[in-house]
Amino acid sequence: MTLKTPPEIGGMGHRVKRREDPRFLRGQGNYVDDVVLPDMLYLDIVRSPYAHAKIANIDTSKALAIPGVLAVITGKDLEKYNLHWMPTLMSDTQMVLPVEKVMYQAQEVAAVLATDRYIAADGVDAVEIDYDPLPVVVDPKKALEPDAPVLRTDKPDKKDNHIWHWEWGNREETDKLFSEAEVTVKEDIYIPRIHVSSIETCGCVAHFDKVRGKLTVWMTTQAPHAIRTVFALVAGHVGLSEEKIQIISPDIGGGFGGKVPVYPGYVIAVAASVLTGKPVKWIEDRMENIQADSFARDYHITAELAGKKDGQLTALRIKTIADHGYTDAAANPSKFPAGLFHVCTGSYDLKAAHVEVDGVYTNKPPGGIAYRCSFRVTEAVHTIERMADLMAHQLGMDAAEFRLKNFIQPEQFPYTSALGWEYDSGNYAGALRLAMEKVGYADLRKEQIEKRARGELMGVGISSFTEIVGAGPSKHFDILGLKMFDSAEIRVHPTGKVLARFGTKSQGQGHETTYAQVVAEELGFPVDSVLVEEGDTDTAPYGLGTYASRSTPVAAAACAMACRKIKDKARKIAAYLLEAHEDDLEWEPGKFFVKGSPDRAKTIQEISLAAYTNHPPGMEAGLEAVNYYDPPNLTYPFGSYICVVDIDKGTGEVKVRRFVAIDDCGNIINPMIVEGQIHGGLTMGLGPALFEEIQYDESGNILQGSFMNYLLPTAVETPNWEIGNTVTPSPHHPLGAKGVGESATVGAPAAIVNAVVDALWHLGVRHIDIPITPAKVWKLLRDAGVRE
Ligand code: MCN
Ligand code: CUM
Repeated sequence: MTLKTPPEIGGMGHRVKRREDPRFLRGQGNYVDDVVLPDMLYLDIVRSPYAHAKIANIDTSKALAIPGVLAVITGKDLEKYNLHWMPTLMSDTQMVLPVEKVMYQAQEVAAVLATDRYIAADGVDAVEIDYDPLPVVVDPKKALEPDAPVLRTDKPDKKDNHIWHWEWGNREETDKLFSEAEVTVKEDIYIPRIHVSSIETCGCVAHFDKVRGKLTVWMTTQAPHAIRTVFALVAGHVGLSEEKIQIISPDIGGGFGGKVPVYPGYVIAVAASVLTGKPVKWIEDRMENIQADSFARDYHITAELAGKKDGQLTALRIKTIADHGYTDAAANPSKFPAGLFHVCTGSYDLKAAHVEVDGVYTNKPPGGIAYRCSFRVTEAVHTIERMADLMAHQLGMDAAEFRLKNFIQPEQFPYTSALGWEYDSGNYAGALRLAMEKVGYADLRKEQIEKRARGELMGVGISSFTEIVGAGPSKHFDILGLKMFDSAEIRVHPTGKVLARFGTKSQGQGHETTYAQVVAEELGFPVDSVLVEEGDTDTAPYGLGTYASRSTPVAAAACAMACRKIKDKARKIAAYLLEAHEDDLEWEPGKFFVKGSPDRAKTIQEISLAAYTNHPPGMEAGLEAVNYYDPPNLTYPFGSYICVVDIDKGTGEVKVRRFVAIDDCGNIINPMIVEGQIHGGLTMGLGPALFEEIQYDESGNILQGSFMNYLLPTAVETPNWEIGNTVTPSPHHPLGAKGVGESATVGAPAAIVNAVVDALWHLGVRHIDIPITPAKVWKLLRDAGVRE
């Protein structure tokens, strides 16, 4: 991309250092737990040891006897205000605190309010609860059997554990193509339950000011405005009205989707503050975070791919059972119960496809999206990239050659996929060819043949993914009815400095830098003179928040559009000041000048001052603009990743020797930030591929409830990421940019699995579910008769 602005201005394409980092690096960030208010009380939560049990009795007397414990709040207390249940983002219902029974291990059962955090914790230990255990359902397939205990007994009409059935695509045409197919492959793929592990856990400080009737909540949320509206809708009947609710999302220590849902702790803290009139702080500890907060994935997929002997793909058919835990609390757009799973035809030009998903209740924590993936796209990408590889291997074709044969071609864009998405732009072969060149693909294949002859295990795996981000166009995308636009409000001060506010909320993505770069690009103000603010609902314009890599596709677009309104007005002011006709003015970053006489110019700073001191008669004073941007389409970033693995025959350990990642997110605002996003994203793809999984035993006990056994990749396990990019601008985005925040996490796991299966294919291995642990590989090797 050619740069339009000089480094002193620092518009798009400049590697501007992150302006937020000095405060983070010096420990001067302002996170929720840094908020300390006078007379603040602390809340801690009593959690269930059982996965399914009736609550026979709650004895709070010993807890209340502890000096400093002020109250123990139970479901019965909330029931009086009809606040014991709340709606989920998918219009299901979720307990705030249970009245009758608990539905998963670590569920909130009661809350202790105390003068000190440690006293609150002592109070938690002293609450005595009698439970009558009930039969537990952990396996979603068993949950669907006719004799399975019905879990949601709170729903009088519910006679089973089936939540919804959703299907998409052309079933008849797909079945027909399958019956005519020369080759088909079929595989069961389980994508296990995993959990985001942001450095900061969830929490809030709720402060209800009884005199002003105003509720202020500092909260770890990715979507402050939506939360404000939800609070007003849920608690309007107890007097919380939206203009008197202020949600402040201060610095956030990582979101990754886990800070989209409303957790009971927030609601209980708010209730406790409303009842006492004092500020109440609730901060989860690490184990509560991993055991009770929203999970990701947990998709049991059966996929089939059909094609011809020459390798031409024709159709895809998928059936999935989605384990949602005890309530469907996924944060999907309302119309899409399985998120954007139907982007599962990926980068390939298929004739038809059909996908079915059934949502199921089990005795596990609720959720259904969080972990750096816009609404089930990781599941979709993993499935199609595994299946494509399977088909290539089955046909004895090279996996790269096979992909190149089936890719949607550049001239086919805008391309309508077999499942109805309109891909905006792409050059899939370009990205794959670059990755192949960078990794030295042909040489690796030769090396593999030699090594195999010597009995060594080496594999090369490709993932050529298509992402779908930037929800979304209002005709299809809403959350609880709220259309998924986003916003920018830009004010230029008389001295030529800028305040820019957004409806999104950075959790580490660097918005304070990149949005300022967009303003610099559009208006020529130096990045340093632009202050970016987000996250305070009293000041920021209404927006749907940051997740699904939507900030660049939606809010950065809003920023550009608002800047263009300002520029139109600035041009009029400049024409007035220069006594020239508007049409005779030309723009170069930072100033308007009269065509042909470059020294007759007015800088954007001079124009800013004039907007308040010497503006044209009849024109409104001031220089500001707001834009609510409804994107015409989503953006479809893509990439090709190639992973090289070596497998230790003795231990079954998989070593990622090389990992080349070529990404394309259209025009780039800040290459350094994008590289950081990809490095982090790749590491969050490596984790689920090799280490991370949350499992439950038959009684519903969580088996990976702490970092002792939930493995995260550290620097030791993380390979050197070799990254690069191509640029295929989005034709509909005002800056030509696409989102990038999740691409690497979405695309990486399939490349790793494909590499491992490639290394073991000659031993009869066809598929391995993630995480690919040494134990799984060791067993496959021993079953295949491989000796150390
Ligand atoms: N960017 C850019 N040029 C582009 C695209 C993006 O310079 N063409 C920049 C953006 O301006 C922004 C960053 O890259 O500073 C990410 O932009 P985008 O892809 O629009 O994603 P969001 O800002 O909406 O961030 C959300 C995304 C998601 S959904 C998860 S999950 C995730 C991710 O970001 N969570 C993160 N990356 C994270 N990074 C950190 N540090 N912390 C998290 O919680
Ligand atoms: Cu679903 S992880 Mo991100 O969309 O916040």
